[in-house]
This record gives sequence, structure tokens and C-alpha cells, in this order.
Amino acid sequence: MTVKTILTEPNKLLRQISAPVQKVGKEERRLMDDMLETMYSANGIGLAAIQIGVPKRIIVMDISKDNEKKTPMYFVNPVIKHHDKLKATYEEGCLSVPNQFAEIDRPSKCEVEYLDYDGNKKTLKAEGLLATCIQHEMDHLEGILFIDYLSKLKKSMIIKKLSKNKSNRIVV
Ligand code: GNR
Ligand code: NI
Repeated sequence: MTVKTILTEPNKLLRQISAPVQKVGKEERRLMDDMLETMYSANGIGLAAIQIGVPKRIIVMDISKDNEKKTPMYFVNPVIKHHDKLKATYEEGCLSVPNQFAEIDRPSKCEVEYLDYDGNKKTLKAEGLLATCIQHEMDHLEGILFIDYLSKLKKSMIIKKLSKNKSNRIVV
């Protein structure tokens, strides 16, 4: 398994729409292993393939707490079948938008259909942080970042900060 570099905003690749996977084979499993390793090493709870520059509809997640057993989850070609009308608010962050956080409203529950690590079709009913995280990751597959839900002013301030940090080669 290899730790890959996580792309950060502003980066055009993060805006690309990811393509469905034809088959969950060796190459896809290797990608999922690398994604999980990369996510753990960055202390994230989720990662979409595009965040390491691969435009495939693949997500890995692990929302277990530090003192709990690791529970990696793999989602290939995820589709949201239902989502709740009721919204929930979470303070979100993103490994591709380093050190920036904002409260985002999303449907509080959702049902997702996907292929698992072995290519088997599964459905999962999610709520709480799991539901929020799945929706955050699925946005990445469409080239959407959580800052896109903020006001133009807040969003542009964040992008400005990130660009500055990039040109200085420092992370604040
Ligand atoms: O590590 C992450 N934490 C997080 C917290 C609240 C809502 C969403 C997330 S996902 C984020 C990792 C990431 O950027 N995934 O794309
Ligand atoms: Ni993210």
C-alpha cells in the first residue's frame, strides 16, 4: 500500500466529474488500498479517488473513533436511492481544503446503493456522521467541494487563503 499525495484546492482536477468503474478488479482494489492508507495517514474519515488524482467513482471511509477498532468501508459507483427531507448540520472539513471548516446542511439520512471491495452489490442506510460523510464524498465524484455551499465571499476568502499558502509552500 502506498500513501499518495492529496490534491488541494485550487486544482482543476478536483472539479472533474469521475467516471463509473466497469469492474471491481485488481487495479481497483489496489487503488482502494492506497486510498485507505492515504486517508489514514492524513487523519481523514473519508477519501474520494479524485482527491489523489484518479477520476473514478470510488470512495473509502472509516468513521470509527481512535479508541475503536478500524472499520474501513469501500464504495464503488455509489448512488443515493433515497434521502431524508430533514436536514442535519455538521461542521465539515476536507483534506482537499486544508484547515478550513464550515457548518453545512445536508439530508440527515440517506440510502446508498454501491459495489463493495469484492464487487458485490450492497445497500446501506446511513444517518448521522456516516450520512454526512457519504454525501460529502459523493460530491467529490461530481467535482463539488463543501466550500461551494458557502456564500461567494466566504468561498473566495478561503480559496485566496489556500492559494497564498500554496505559493508560500506553507500550511497554516
Ligand atoms: O476527514 C474528513 N472529515 C470530515 C468531517 C466532516 C464532514 C466531512 C468530512 S470528510 C473529510 C475527509 C475528506 O475530505 N473527504 O473527502
Ligand atoms: Ni473532502
